Amino acid sequence: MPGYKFGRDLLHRFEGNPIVALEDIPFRCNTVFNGSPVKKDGVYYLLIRVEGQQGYSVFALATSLDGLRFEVAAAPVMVPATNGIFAKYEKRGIEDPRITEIDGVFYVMYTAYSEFGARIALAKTEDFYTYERIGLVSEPENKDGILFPEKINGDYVRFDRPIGNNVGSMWISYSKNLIDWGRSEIIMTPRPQYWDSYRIGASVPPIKTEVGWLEIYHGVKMTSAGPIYRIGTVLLDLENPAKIINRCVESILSPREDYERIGDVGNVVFACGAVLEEDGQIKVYYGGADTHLCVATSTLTTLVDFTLKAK
Ligand code: BMA
Repeated sequence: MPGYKFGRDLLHRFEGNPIVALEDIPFRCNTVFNGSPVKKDGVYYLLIRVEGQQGYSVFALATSLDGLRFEVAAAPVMVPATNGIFAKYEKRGIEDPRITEIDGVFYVMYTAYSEFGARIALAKTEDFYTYERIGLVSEPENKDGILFPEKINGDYVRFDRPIGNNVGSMWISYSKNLIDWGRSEIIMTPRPQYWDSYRIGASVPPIKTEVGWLEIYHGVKMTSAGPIYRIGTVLLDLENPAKIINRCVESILSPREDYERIGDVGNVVFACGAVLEEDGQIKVYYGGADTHLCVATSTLTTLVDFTLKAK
């Protein structure tokens, strides 16, 4: 059984990466990437984005007993809607699911993509095989919608990433019913000169720790050869998550391996979820080069200390 490779980054790659590749998908498709995990009753459910050969994305389900070796269900579990209000806004596919459990319900925030642009949509599931759509919960251009796992001061809370003036920053919004969102506020912007200088967005559903909400986010640097997507961390106040406690300076994972460098979109590591194990280990699931599904690990304590000490 492969282990974890200790390299240059704070997150350690699983030596068996990619954990899900094209060959593992039982139906014809183009690529597999960007998956969101849940561990329930000892089973890992990983909702993954699969791009079909026609060019748009659907969601497939991979399951595992160790979080490392996955089997993919025979057919996609969620495809773009073909009727009702959702059909119009999912014509170009559904992308980048993020699963958050709130009071025993598994909510999936995802990107609904159409000729009108990207907007955030919400669905829920009990068994990970069937999904009920709840609402289209933003206007375009907005993506990277991620729910907090509990209400804060009586409100549901989410991160989102509207684009204004071509700037992609992390915002926070609040809701009483998960459908109507408001009081939106910018909380974190790209930083000139850094690895996250071009665009940023939330990546992993926030993890509650003793010192604050740990958010694993993605940052993009633009280069003459195109964008580089990396992963970083920030800690936010438990009572007021619009308030930043501290933000990492260095990224925690940067594309280095061939499966992160070579693919449909090279130089991309893009996380959509993580599993916190009982012993404090954290498994971060991420897409490599928009073509592979991978996992890397650390401990929650390591990530929190690293973020707190950054300056
Ligand atoms: C982002 C998202 C991700 C993708 C990444 C790199 O904007 O669309 O799905 O992995 O770009 O192409």
